[in-house]
This record gives sequence, structure tokens and C-alpha cells, in this order.
Amino acid sequence: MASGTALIYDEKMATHKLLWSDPICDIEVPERLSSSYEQLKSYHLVERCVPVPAREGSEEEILLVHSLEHLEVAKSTQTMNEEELKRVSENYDAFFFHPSTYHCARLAVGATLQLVDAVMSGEVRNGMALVRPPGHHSQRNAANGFCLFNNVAIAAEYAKLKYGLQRILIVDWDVHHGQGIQYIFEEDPSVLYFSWHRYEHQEFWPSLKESDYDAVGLGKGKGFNINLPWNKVGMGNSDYLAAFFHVLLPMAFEFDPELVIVSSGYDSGIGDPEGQMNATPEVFAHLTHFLMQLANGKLCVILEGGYHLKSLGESVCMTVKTLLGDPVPQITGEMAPCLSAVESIQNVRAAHKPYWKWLAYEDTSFLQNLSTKSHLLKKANSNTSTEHETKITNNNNTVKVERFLELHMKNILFPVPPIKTATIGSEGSEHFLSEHVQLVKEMDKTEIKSLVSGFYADLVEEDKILLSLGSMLAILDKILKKEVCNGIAASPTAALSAAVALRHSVRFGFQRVLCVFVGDMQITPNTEDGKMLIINICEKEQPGKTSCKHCISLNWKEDAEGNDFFSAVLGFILPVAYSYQPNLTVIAVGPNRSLGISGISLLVALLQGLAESRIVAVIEDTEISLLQSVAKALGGASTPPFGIYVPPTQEKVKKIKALRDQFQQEWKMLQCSGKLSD
Ligand code: X5A
Ligand code: ZN
Repeated sequence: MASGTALIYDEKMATHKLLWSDPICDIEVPERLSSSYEQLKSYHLVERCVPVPAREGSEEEILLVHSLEHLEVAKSTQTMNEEELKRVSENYDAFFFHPSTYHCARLAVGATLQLVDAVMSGEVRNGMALVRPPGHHSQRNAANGFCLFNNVAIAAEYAKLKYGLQRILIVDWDVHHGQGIQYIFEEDPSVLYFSWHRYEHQEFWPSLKESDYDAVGLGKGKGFNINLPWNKVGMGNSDYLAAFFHVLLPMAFEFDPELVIVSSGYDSGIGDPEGQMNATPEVFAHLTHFLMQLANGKLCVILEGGYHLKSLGESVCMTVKTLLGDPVPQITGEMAPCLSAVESIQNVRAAHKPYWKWLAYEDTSFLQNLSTKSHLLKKANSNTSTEHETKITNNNNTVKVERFLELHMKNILFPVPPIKTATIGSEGSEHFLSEHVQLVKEMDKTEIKSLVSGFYADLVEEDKILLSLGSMLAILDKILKKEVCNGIAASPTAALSAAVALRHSVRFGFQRVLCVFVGDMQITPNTEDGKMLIINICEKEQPGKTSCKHCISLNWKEDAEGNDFFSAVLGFILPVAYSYQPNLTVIAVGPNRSLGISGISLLVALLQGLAESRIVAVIEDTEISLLQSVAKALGGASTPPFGIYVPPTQEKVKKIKALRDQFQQEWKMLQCSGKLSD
């Protein structure tokens, strides 16, 4: 199994720079590259990565996407003087040539292809390439928007050709629309392109009609181009996560890519003068973590935009840290998407309904944006500020965001325990012991008794049960004390163990503990104080049990043919869990589980985005392969056995929709349509 994270960086790419004054292009500076690399060094991330050298992309490789004419024009700029360079540059929308530009752009292409090779050959699991100039705006015959050669598009064509790939996912989280990538793959069903972008009803650059949600692809490629336009600035963490839950990720799971490439612009992050968005660096850890669950972890992240140096650097670090397998920091801020974001999400879902099976039974309809009006209103009222004034405000804001990030990163970053998973050396555990797993000493009986007394003492008669509670508590203690990240315990009574775990962590001081219980739960703890949230996944409706805000029953039986559970995880469980923001997650598997190993592994993998990845898994099952799979998922294995993805049936889609309607006022990350039920 592939392990390790490649990092590609070559300081030569910092020689491409603007030689004359141009207020549009002056943000694309060499320091974007060098300061990001310095930031990586200061977090000691560079030394943890596998260094892979850049190389020049060949002419043949560039011609996979570009015209010979474009290549020749670019080549001819190497020997030009400043005046000539300026003249050629003026032929394009927002581009500048420097004598070193051609060489840098070839290095950017080659660096990207080196990363694809390192990942595809299994030399590493994933990686990031820091490149300049960026690529996603450049087109077959034109430079555009700071981009000369389309690094990511070339990489996708290269991977198709060299490795015979049939499904590649490109995720473009840059704040601009990568129209260059869209044009290149519009008719190609083997490349699924997703882009969100600042759009403001076509007012924001590049102001194209074809950046809207209704551009879904052409011919055979219909359904394989996904545009999510943001019609307002100020989009933040919850808007980005909602877009992943309700648009990108379900499509990505249904598509089941063999390789994921990210057009990784950080101008969608806070403080960026272009994007004007509010997403904080840790959101990129979450986005990265989600994408790591696809394509057996084969993930290539390629730098595109990002113009606030501090915000860019921190976001790059969060991305690389996550690629390396570090636990994901807790997301901050109010977890509710804004109305304008929800409208955009609803519209892109409606536009794609004909092409995706998981959407087929959703009753999506188009929404004429309410925000259109308020947008025009806002515009009409805004007093006209001069260019100069705008610059000053931006500079103030830049400094403000720098100070904010300084503090913010100190708050969200936490020391990573050297050992990831704790377990008890019980029967069977030898099957999943590895260097990342620590054996925990069992507690003695009196200690356990004193811990359990007060709540479930009467239930604990048998020694065997007492001992298993002791094991679980010993593991939980290590997690609570942050000596390990997560833990796994076998238990003859999962419901009792989970209940004790919940009570113990609340008593320890945790304010919100999430419990996802798979199977029949014989004991239901009292959740009235809101300090616990239980989601019970079971096959049949329990008579007499009604769901409430903190105790939700989800009746679901995994499809026998394949894994359809992803639709419930993305459409319900994760949105609820992210709305709740737990400090600890308990996953318990009890009797009569209605999920297979693949479903449970997926759950474990995705829930690691919450609670700083603190998870305790309690499993009442003698099946060694389940224990092994969960232990693997907890360790961040790159090949989780998720099985074959199949879309959910109409009945299941309705079930999720009913739950969403029931709970979306309380758990707002569930919202994905503008018209809320009452
Ligand atoms: C790669 C990238 C932005 C171009 C903006 C031109 N390009 N106004 O972020
Ligand atoms: Zn951009």
C-alpha cells in the first residue's frame, strides 16, 4: 500500500515576475511560492514529505492540451526585451511575460506531471506541487488570468494516456472559474470537473455566461462539468462544506474516480483581495480530508491562485498536514450556510438531476435567485469609491487578517500525539497491531467499579462486562488526555459501553459528544441536556421511539450489491455532525448491524473530520475483519475497503429527505434548498 506525501517545489519558478506596472497582475508575485515554502518549513512539514524534483514538461506534453501556435508564441518570448514582452502580454486578458516565463511554465507543467507519476506509480500516496505560473485559466490557444499552460488539464490528459485512466476527478477550489479546464474537457466524460467560483451573477471576472450552474458539459460530456457559482462575497467554512456534502462529494462517490487532481487556489480563503471570501485555513484540511477518501487516496494537489501571502501559506500548510495524515483541526464559526449559498447549491443540483443517479429521486427544482434583487439593491446604494480608497481599505484588511490568522492558528492547531490508535491487547487485537497502535494497560476492577458506579452500576454484574468497560475506559482516558488520537475496543455490550463512554466524557468536561450507533441499541442514554447527540442506524423502526434533536434514528439497511451508504453519510450524518461540532465521537457497533464492513469503514473515515479526529470505536462483534477494517480506517489507511458504490433507491432518498426536512432548522448544514419546509 502506498504511503508518504510528495512535495514538489523549485525556486526557479519564482523568477517569473511582472516587469512593468499593471494593477491587475501585480498580485501574482514570486513570494507566493517562496513564502508558502517557508511557512511549510516553519511547521516542520517539508522534512516530513518526500521531496520530488520538478522537471521541464516536454513540448509533446504541452501539446496534449495546447496548440502548436500557442507553444511557439510562448517559446518566442524567451529572448524578448521588456517592450516586446509587454506587447505580447497585451494580447491576453490578465497575463504578463518575463524572459523566464516560458521556462517557469514548463517547470510548472513538469512538476505537475512528476507528482502524477509519483502517485500513480505508488512511490507516494499523495502530494502537493507548488508551482508558478498557475494554469486553470489557460486555453488551447491563449494565456489568460496569470496562466500560460494548463498544468492540471495537461496532467489529466497525461494520466489518461500514460496510465490508461478512465475516470479522473478535477476539483477546482480556486475562487475563480477555471474556464480553461472547462473548455478542454467539456465533451469528455472521463474527466469530471468541479469548480466553485465567485460569480456575482456574471459580474465577477472572467464574467462568462458559461461559468453558471447550467453549463453541465456538452455531448458525451453532459453531466461531467459542475459549476457552483457564488453570487455573493463573504462565503465561509459552512458554505464550502455544504457544497461538498450536497454537491461535489455525492457526485464524486458515484463517479468513483481513479485519480483526483485539485486545482488548488487559495484565493477562496480569508483575506484574499480577489476572492473576498471568509473561509479560514482549516477548512482546506477538511476539504483535503474528504478528497483523500476517493480513488484509494490517490490525490494530487496543484497550486493555482492565492494572493494574501499569510492566508495562502497557512492554507497550504493545512493541506499538506492533512495529506500527511495528521488529525484535522476542528472547524470554526457558525455552522450554517448562507441563503445565497443554499440557492446556488439548489440550482446546481437541479441542473444535474438528469445526469446523476443519486439525484434522480431528489425533488430538486430551480430557484430564481432571491439574491439577484438584493444584489442589485446593494449595488445601487453603494457609494462610488475611487480606486485609491479601495486599495487603502484592502491594505487595512490585509493587515487585519494577518493579525487574525496569527492568533487563530495558535488556537486551532494542537499537538499531534505520536501514537494514533489505542487498544487493549485482547483476543484478536494482534490482527491490527502496527507501529501506530498502542496497547493500553487494563484498569483494575475497583477502579472500574468506582468509575461506573453512579450510573450504570446495576447493569454491570458480570465480570466479563466489567472488564470490557475497563478496557474501553482505559482507552477513552488516553484519548481524553490527548495521549492518542483514537482508540478501538471490543465489547460484549456495545450499547452499555457507549453509554458509559458518553457519560464518562461528559463528566470529564466535554460539552458535546457525538455517538453514532450501528445496530440495535438496547440502552438509550438521556440526551436532554444537549451534551450528547445520538444517531442510531438500525434496520427497522423501533416502536415507541421517536427521533428528537439529540437522539435521531436513521433506518437504513446497506444494499447487498454495493455501498449505497455514502448517500446517507453525506446527505444526513455528516451535515448533522458538522452542525453539532462535537468534541469527541463515539462509534459503536451493536447487534443486528444493518451496515456492512464497507459502510462502517466509510463512516469511521469520514467522521475523523470531526472533534480533532478524536474517535473511540466500540465493537460488539467477533468478526475479526470488521475490527481490522475499523482499525485501518482509524489509522488513516489509504485503501479503505469501501466496496462498490451504488446509488440509493427511491425509498432511501425519500427517507433522507424526510429526515432533512425534519431537522434542517436545528441542524443547519442539512440545508440544500432555498425553500425551507415551514
Ligand atoms: C490563477 C488565478 C486570477 C486572475 C484574475 C484576473 N488567476 N483578474 O487566480
Ligand atoms: Zn484564482
